[in-house]
Amino acid sequence: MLEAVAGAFPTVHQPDDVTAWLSEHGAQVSHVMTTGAVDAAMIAAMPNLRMIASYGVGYDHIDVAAAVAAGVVVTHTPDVLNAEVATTALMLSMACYRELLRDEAYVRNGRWASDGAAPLTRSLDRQVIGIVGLGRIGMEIVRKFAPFDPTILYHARNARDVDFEYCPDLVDMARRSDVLIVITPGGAGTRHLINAEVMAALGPTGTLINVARGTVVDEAAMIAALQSGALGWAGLDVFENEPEVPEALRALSNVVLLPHVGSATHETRAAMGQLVVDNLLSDAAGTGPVSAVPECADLAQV
Ligand code: NAP
Ligand code: 8YV
Repeated sequence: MLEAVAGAFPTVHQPDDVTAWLSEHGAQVSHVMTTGAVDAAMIAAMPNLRMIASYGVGYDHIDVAAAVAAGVVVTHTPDVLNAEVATTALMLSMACYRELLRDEAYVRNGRWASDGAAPLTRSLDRQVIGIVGLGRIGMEIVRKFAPFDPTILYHARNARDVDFEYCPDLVDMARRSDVLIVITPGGAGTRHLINAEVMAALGPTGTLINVARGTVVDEAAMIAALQSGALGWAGLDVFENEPEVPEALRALSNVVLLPHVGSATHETRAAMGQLVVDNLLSDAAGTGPVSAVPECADLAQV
């Protein structure tokens, strides 16, 4: 990415201490390329900033309202990661249903030879899958699940023109679902959307998959539900306080835990990087951003 932007942006800084560096050099900055948080104070410290090009589709870590107020366009990387994140949701679901980690350890620890055949698992075929957030990635998750012949339900704030049943009541959808797959944005609007009531409705035979943001699930309530058996299984790529994962969650055997790798393949990360670069080069060429976040649609007009 650095090589690709070098022609249009000959001076690239990668400060270790961003706050200290910005207090001295912030006025020089026209464009930011980031995987991390950009808050209102950072934006205020860059009075000549034009663009924040964020590496990822979710932008809950960027203060978009402050950016818009300052006339700064925020861009993100939608669509190019849909298939990979959907694969991660499918992989977590399969690992929970077929007890992949338990059975792998069964062979590795010699228990197959000492104890005989492993206990049976559950089939992922013909399950009721409730999608929380049927957007770009949610639709791809539905496509990836198709060979498993599921019944698809979905919950969002708005119904879509699709063939699946829309469930305006999330608790009711959780009650009817075998698997709940969470793929909404993070941020204040979805904080603890998956609460104790939703998880109780999903129930002891239910499986919660979270590939959205850790904040969307009430993590303390989820741990309690998994410990008591009120919730059956959880497959999690994201956590409330990454990279910290509570010891109580790591100790459970009815969970599969991944370190936020939903999009983390060489191929998909290269495509995300290319889209970040395309946004920066397009702006430098005077043709505006390629993939501005919706809140910046007006600013993105050239
Ligand atoms: P998207 O196309 O904008 O879809 C988001 C969906 O969530 C929409 O269907 C939206 O529908 C729904 N939604 C928004 N707010 C909601 C609320 N309060 N309650 C219920 N539903 C709500 O976004 P996307 O491209 O699919 O990405 C979704 C998210 O996935 C990202 O924002 C990011 O946080 C996460 N993600 C995670 C990884 C990972 O590595 N694990 C990778 C990529 C993305 P309505 O507007 O009708 O409510
Ligand atoms: C990445 C993501 O892990 O796109 C997102 O919203 O969460 C992931 O694809 C992240 O953006 C990399 O910093």
